[in-house]
Amino acid sequence: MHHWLRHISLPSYSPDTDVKSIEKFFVHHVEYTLARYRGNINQMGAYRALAMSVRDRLIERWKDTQLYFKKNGVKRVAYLSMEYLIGRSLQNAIVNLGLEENFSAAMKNLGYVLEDLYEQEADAGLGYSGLGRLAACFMDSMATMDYPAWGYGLRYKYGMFYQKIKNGCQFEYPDYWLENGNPWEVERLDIMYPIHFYGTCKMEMVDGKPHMAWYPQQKILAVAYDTPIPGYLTYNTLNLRLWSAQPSKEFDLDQFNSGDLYSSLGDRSHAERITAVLYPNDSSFEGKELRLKQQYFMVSATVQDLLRRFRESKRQLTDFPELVCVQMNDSHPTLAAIELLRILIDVEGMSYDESYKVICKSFSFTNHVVARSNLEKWSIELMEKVLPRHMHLIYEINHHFLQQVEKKWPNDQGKLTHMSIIEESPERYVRMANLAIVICHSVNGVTEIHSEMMRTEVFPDFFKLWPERFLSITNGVTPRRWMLEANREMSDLITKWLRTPSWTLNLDLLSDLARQSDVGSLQKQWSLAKHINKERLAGYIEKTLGLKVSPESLFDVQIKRVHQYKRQLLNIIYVIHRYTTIKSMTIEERRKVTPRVVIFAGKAAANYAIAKSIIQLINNVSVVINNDKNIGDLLKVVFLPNYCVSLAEIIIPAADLSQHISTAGTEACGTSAMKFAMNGSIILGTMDGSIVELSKEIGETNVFTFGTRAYDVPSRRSAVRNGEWGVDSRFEAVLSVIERGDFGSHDFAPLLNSLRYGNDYYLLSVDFPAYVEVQDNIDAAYKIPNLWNKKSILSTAGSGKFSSDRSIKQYANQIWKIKPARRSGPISVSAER
Ligand code: CR1
Repeated sequence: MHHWLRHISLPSYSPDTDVKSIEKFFVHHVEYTLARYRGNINQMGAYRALAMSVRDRLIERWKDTQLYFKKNGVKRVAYLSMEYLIGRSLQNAIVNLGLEENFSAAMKNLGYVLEDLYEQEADAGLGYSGLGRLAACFMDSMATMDYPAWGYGLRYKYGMFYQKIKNGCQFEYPDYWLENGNPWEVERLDIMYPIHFYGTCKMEMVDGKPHMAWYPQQKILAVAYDTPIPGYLTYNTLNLRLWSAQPSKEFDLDQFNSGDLYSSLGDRSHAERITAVLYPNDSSFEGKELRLKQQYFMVSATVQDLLRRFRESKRQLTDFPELVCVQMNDSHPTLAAIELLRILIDVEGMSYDESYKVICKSFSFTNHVVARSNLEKWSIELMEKVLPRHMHLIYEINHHFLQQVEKKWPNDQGKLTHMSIIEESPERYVRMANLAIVICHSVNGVTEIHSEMMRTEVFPDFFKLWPERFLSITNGVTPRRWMLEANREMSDLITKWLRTPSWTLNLDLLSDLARQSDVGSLQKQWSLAKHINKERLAGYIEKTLGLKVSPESLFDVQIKRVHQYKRQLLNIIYVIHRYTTIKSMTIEERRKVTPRVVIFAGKAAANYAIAKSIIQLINNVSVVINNDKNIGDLLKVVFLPNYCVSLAEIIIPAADLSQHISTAGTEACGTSAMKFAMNGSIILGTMDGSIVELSKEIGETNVFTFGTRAYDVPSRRSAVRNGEWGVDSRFEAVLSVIERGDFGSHDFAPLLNSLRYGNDYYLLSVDFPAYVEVQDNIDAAYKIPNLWNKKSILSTAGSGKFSSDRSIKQYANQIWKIKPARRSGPISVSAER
């Protein structure tokens, strides 16, 4: 059909990437895509025209890459995640294409500044947390290393909420990130799948055999929105497919039949709700149901898509694991395996045993949780209502699994109770992580310490049953976004001193900086680069908060979700202690104080009251300290609102010191520490998550660690609970000045109570003396520039292991068993690497 299409050439869309061609593409999009006049284009319009021009270059590569994978019949990985915290895409795309110089020149010729256009873009905040940003880094690495991969997720209309601070308090606003359109996505109305919910199941006889049939009651369509993910200096461009909900013509099967047109139309808008917002508030029952529907919506569309593509290979379904592997980012997508099982059995007529083998061989699971109480579980009542057939299959899986447990540990009721996929009493739940471990061939933790805790504390019985399933793959972050793009000053320096630009693709090369860390001229240039980044951040702080801070001060940063276990509260308590100490000093003593700017950013979950009052306290403290003329530049406290990827890109390169001070044994990884270390920020941390491995790589004497070790946490916790731990008087003094109202009249009683009367679960009072001591050491070290600069260079030099390229290589070799498949592009592209 339509063979003649092949002979049509596209004169205006040649793949040229020289400056003149870029100018032409840009003007073309101004006139034809935006339908505007050339003389009348504002910055937002220019951003959009530019983004469209870049997108055209990506689409060529992206289509060619998909075709190449298909023709070569390569095995592919599908990465399933409920979150992708992408941030902005324009600079990333231009840099990965290796075209920043040309685009910059073209924009200059047309009267624009490329960097200003970057700033026009809204962040794609389709994620809440660390695992969402991890998924985005992993996509970059999979594309860069030419792995045949697809990302799958949801296209939420509203991403992570927008945070505003008023009178010190957090307020949440909807983040309608699509307001100015999204030039990076392609709507695929040709790729659409029906997704069913609710209804009943009936046992029927088909060809003389019993067969479970599901009569669903609601049908919603999943439409694909594709986003090209360009690899760095490779022609390969991957696809991130995000599903969006759309009502089907026959939306609610019951109402449609009853002929009640208007109420059925009213309900149609409910269909779109499924992908309206990221993680609906899950404190009410309705919210929970929507979240479950989101998960199933995502995985059902994805599994149907994988099967459609697999069928093109004409191979038998039992060969599915030879062409497809599925990586689940946490337990949220676990229903994907159940959906595949259902289709193989109910639709394809395969036996349970055969189908079960297929899913076990294909699926693998990454766990990001440490505390057992945070493991995901769904009420059975809800599951039975929304997905009755899947619930049957889960019971069946559990039945077979418990037989295995019984065989290994006969008559051990305890084991059966702990390991069962179903949690009994009083309300019954499906334990999603247990289900995931049972049906996957591999389960991994995200750092060494976290994986060890999985084996010994979180899932010890599963580890005894299937030790070979348990792996550890330490997370990583992409050096393209977090160094090359965010920190051009330092990147140029590194290239100069390593005499090669290829560290961006082989981050282990950074270790060579260690050898040169004493060289005076490197140290000088290094601290100058840091200074430029600090000036940029100081400018941002002034613009946002109207507050002047001095780039000569030590920039001390803690940015992450606000959570009790991450202990921003410990940080602000120390700040108050520092403030009162400085205030009691003589002028002579004050001369010796290291001036600091303590910078916070982070969002608290909307219904997490204690976290919100931590934000309130930080802001109240900042008002008092920043307005205290007596203190001046010796201490400033900054809370930057609306923490997001693009804000992190400004803050991280400017940090002298960054804090990662979770109670040991509570943070699975913490990937921001890796970004800070890469950018020459010195680490202040507890021996938790990524800090354990970072301090090993950077050298224990070059990082500042303190506090209770994970193995001592249980005994100290019980000492605190029983009132046997003597509280430091300085700590208690800070609590009383807060109580006295020195930092505003807000009711901080619940916050203070969480630290007193044996309630100090996260051991702030226990770790406080060691924290004060390590802060003194930091002040002393900052006074000796050679020493400080050396530590800073060594932080970067020791961070090579933490590239997400290394993580992805481990996933590919140890779990997915896939190989790179590189589509060679035009000579110029391949030659650059
Ligand atoms: C963990 O809390 C880890 C990331 C990525 C987070 C954090 O320690 O760095 O995952 N978990 O592995 C998470 O986002 C929703 O759960």
